[in-house]
Amino acid sequence: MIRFHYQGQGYYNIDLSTYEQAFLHNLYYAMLRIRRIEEEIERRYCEDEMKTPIHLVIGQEATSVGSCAALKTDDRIYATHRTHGNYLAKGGDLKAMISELYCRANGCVASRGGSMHLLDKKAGMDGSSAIVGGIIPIATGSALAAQLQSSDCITGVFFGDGATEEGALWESLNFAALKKLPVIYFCENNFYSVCSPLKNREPAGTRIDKKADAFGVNAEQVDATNVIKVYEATLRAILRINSGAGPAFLECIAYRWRGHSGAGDDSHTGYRDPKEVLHWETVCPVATFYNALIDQGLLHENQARRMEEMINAEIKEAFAYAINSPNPVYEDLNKFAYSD
Ligand SMILES: Cc1ncc(C[n+]2csc(CCOP(=O)(O)OP(=O)(O)O)c2C)c(N)n1
Repeated sequence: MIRFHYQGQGYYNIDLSTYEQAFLHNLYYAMLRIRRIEEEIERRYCEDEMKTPIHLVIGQEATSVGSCAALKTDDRIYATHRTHGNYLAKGGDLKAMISELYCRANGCVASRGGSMHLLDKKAGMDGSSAIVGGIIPIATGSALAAQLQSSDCITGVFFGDGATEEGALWESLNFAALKKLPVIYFCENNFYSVCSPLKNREPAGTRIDKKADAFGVNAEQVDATNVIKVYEATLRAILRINSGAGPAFLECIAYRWRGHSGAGDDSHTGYRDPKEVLHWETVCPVATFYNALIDQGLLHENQARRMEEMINAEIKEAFAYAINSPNPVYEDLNKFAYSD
């Protein structure tokens, strides 16, 4: 039997057979796909042909996949600099994303944004911003628009724990709670803002979810190494919104395995203990789910192998497409630039 090297305990008290097998396979496929895409981006980044900063999401895949599995295509999401997982889980086009990383003219934002500003309107991936906390009021405005238009669209916004130190978040929560806006705030707490640990930034015992709760937003903490827990928490949030009870805040806890930006781990710089990284690798969101599916007889290793093959083929094709795509031309330099 193929086993991932790492095993977690996370699923052993969840009976996965209550879910449709195809749904479980889709969750596994989506997480594995993000993992393999990230690994390939990382490998190729070292060739120095991708002229964009990158922020890999390896270790945090379950947040994107579990949440987006509960959202509709018409629902909108917004994200930050660490946006690859959110974009892919919402259905963002892979070729357009890889082209964007190579700054090609057919990139998803026509080479103007790079990795930190991915967008795919057709998939409901409405934008991302590298300004920490900056996307949160924009997403809150999107939820206000949906409410004013009497649309059933829900907005999800993803941001890191670093954004909880920006006033923009708390102003947005206050407004969203006041207006009972259809918005879910997904705080991806990975314990670090670049190389500053939460324990150096917040008083001991601070709970991010409790702070959000104090603003009148229904908040909960979620084990975001577990895709089912993220999915179920998102469903609860959606039910709450649909009942008219207003916004929700999910503090999704998972760990960033790679460095803050670029390729590889950066633990050697001393801001985190390499043993901490090893610990979190034992609760790998992809591997623990795989092992649980195999153990509960809900996935066969041949099916898993087939998924790997399909993903590898798609990745190969997307990179070839991007690398062979045209660069932007000088004449288009001012395209998309506006001034009064
Ligand atoms: C307003 C603002 N301040 C500082 C920065 C520099 N910066 C870029 S990413 C980052 C860390 C963000 O940490 P977090 O929000 O926890 O997200 P993570 O990188 O952990 O996913 C900082 C401080 C920025 N981009 N914007």
